[in-house]
Amino acid sequence: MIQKTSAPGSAEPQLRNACLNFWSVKAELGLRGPRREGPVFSKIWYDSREQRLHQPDCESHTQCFLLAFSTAQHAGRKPAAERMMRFPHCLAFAFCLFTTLSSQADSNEKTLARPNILIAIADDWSFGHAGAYGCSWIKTPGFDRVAKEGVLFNRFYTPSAKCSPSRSAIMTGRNPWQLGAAANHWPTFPAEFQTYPEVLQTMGYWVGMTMKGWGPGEAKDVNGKPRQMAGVPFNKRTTGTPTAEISKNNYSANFEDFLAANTDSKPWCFWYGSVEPHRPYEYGSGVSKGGKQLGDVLRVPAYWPDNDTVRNDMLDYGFEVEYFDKHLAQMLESLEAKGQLENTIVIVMADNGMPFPRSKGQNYEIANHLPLAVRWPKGIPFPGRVVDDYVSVIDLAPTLLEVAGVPWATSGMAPATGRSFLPLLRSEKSGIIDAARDHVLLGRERNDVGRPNDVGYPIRSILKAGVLYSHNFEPSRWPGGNPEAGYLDCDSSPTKSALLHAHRKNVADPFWALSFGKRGEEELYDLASDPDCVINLAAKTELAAVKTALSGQLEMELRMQEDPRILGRGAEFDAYPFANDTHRGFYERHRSGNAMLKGFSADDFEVAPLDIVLPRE
Ligand SMILES: [Ca+2]
Repeated sequence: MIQKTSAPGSAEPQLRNACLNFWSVKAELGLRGPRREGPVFSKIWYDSREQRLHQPDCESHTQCFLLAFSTAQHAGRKPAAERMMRFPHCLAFAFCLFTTLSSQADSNEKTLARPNILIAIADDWSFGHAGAYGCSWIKTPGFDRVAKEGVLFNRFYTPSAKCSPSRSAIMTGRNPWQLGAAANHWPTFPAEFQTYPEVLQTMGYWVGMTMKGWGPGEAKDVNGKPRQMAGVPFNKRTTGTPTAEISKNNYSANFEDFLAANTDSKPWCFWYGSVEPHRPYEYGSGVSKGGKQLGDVLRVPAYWPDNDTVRNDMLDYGFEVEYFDKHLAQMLESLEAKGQLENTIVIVMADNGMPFPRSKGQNYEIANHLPLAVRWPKGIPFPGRVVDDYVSVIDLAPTLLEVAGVPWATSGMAPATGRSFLPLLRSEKSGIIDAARDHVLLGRERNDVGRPNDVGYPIRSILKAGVLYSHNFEPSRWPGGNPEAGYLDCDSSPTKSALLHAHRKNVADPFWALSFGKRGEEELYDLASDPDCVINLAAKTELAAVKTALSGQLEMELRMQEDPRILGRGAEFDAYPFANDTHRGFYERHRSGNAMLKGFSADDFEVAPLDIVLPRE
């Protein structure tokens, strides 16, 4: 399996880093290669004191990488007790036993200690785009304060980079492919799944939200009554905004109303659901109103052309991120003035990445990798840390129920796949804290409209040790939506228009292909050397073992999670109807008439199909 061959020169340092990451993990575990992994690892080890890798037998970093990868597979085998805890029914039993023994004794104390919860969730905000991450062209003092006085996360991911499926995962602790119709965008949310805000409400919390909670889609209970998935809405207060495209919702004032309405002084949970930086933007507002310059963007990602249009678009996005952050900062100041900031857990994050081509809705770094900072003085004894563990949005609901003292097993929530990251908050360590948090799973089903028969573009991915492996289940379909239907799986934007115009002038334009062209069945990216995910290594024979290891782990975990797509029932996802009449059957209606959706540009539509689309299987 392991070949003594060299990797391409450019990837060598990055592969070595990936290798070191693995061995750092092993050092944390106390698992040294020589003892645990057999002869093949007998002369390679990571010395944690010297902080260097001893690899006398490695002729190249590629080989070292393969060794480490294989080792990580072995290291992934947990002791029996820990394996058992991965199964929800065992977890449920443990929780029941624990609560039976302890709930009577400390229920009053728990009630008094229960923290307030403020979740600030930006709409379409990518990792790295905050001052705390070193970004200079987007100013986020609110987020930076939360990070500085709390914990900053470097590897926080959503499984699905689209509003509805991501928010469904956030609120349930389950991956979208474990949520039936809620794997899709614009779904009818299954009544059988409770959300953590609903549960907290029944457990004595005062629960509210402003603007965008769960959605878009339809959510009703078993009696057909509309559900308040994120709590009681507070939206009355409005304000003037710097652009007409920014919501007039006065988020921070509505938060004040929510606090004022808590007349029983209950512990509270609030969802600040900004609709910034969701599109549309006022073009040029980043420069004209945000005081930015085109040169402020230090690097345009490799999948977009570096021109004024794209830079303006990025700055306009950044300007809306800053608007989201301003209201966050005001909320923090208000809580501080009220003396409530100390025992409030503040979580700042996004639902998915920035709304640009190859980003939102897709399965790449820019799409799924999100900002996350958590502040909670009473629950984070060692603030100012930066954590490198992989964390998924499905870990959020288990964390919040734990800090609220609500046992998952008795909460009414369906079994969680995510697990609480409270130990990461309580830890005194930075970097990698929990060696078992060494990967996340990603995946998508149907997002927006624009394919025949309302089918989606199914993908499943695993991201482990900085390597992203993706399986495209239907590579004959268009990942960005059919060209003749406006590539509507990608939001209309100046950047999208620029890519389409360039392609219409030159069919060989590489940027169009990266965002809208069809893909192979498999993709493999080394994020250390290729953070933009534009160099597909899936065909590299020297990385075949890596690919096999990743695809094997992906399949195994998806089977454990009973993902219909991996079990051969993927058509179920395509068969769930859009909840919205204007979306249902859009492709056919558009091709036979002039159906159009609000918010999309007519200029996005090609006049005819660009090639023959294979029929649905
Ligand atoms: Ca979103």
